[in-house]
Amino acid sequence: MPVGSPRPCDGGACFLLILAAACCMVAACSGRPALAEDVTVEWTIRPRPPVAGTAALAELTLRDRARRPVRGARLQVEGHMAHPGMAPLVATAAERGDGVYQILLRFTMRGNWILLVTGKLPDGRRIDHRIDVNATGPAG
Ligand SMILES: [Cu+2]
Repeated sequence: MPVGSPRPCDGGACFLLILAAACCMVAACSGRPALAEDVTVEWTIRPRPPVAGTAALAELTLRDRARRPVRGARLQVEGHMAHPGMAPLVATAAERGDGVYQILLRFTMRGNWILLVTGKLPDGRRIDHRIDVNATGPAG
């Protein structure tokens, strides 16, 4: 091949592409359990809005496509703020029956929080849900 001719794919780049494609396929097909896409997550929080520094109780209700309660899920919540330098909130949900799960949260700062709800259903499928919540409270 003459020097300087266009090379559609150089060896290293090709290898990386193949590697990336393989990783994607593993993630989609066999690496991770399937997402429970038919399960909806509804939530409430008390007080609403929650107050930073004070306990708040979040309640998640899981239902399947037929609106039946989804029982036996193991759920965790991780709370993050958009700006760096803050420790995330981590909490585990307690099942209260009929597809209702409660989580006690104590927001450490007022402002916008992203709650990432993750977990597993008894059938092995994943729950992955994001909740945006705004905490009020004193400035500072
Ligand atoms: Cu913050």
